[in-house]
Amino acid sequence: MTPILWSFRRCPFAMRARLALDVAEISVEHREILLRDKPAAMLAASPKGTVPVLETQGGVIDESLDVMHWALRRNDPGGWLDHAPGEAALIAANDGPFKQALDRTKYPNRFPESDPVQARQAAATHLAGLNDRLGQHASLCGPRDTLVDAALFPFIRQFAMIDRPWFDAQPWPHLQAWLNRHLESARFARIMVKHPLYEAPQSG
Ligand SMILES: N[C@@H](CCC(=O)N[C@@H](CS)C(=O)NCC(=O)O)C(=O)O
Repeated sequence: MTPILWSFRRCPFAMRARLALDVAEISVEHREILLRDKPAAMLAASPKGTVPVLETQGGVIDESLDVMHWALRRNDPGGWLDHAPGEAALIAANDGPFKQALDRTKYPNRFPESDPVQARQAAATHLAGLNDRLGQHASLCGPRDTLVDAALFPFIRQFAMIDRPWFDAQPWPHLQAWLNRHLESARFARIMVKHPLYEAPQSG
């Protein structure tokens, strides 16, 4: 069975899953959705209703990091699963406090109780730390990319896009170069190809 990937193009969690599926050279049946109109078949596979969702012969995987691990365990030509010191802490900081600060900077109307300037400052402190790491080596945990680079890149991209001139004006040359390298990669272009919206087969 060709695995089925339920995805939303601009979702950073779905992007990281697509990056790992791409490096692992695993073909999927891509099913593009709208978050405001989730297909019943996707919710039947994963009632929690988040993307990405990967339906495989062995079962449903509905956490982005699990999709990455599943793909890379099957084929890891770039050594993305190699030991990457500090990886777990970086992913936890990204998916927790940084993601929170990102949402509070990007969508101030959704978080009226939160101060967007403070949120941006919290995000900036995290990003300055990433810039320092990237001053030591080309990738986040060493000289070449591993899972952590792909796992974080879509979120750094999303944050940068909130106000690109502001982001580019920050004293983060290593982070800016790392982001640009990922943005300009052929892999990123491949995973951002537009797919038509999934349409459920007509019954009757
Ligand atoms: N922990 C999940 C989070 C996935 C997630 O939150 N995805 C967002 C889109 S970026 C989503 O599907 N949200 C549901 C919605 O907006 O209805 C994962 O890592 O896969």
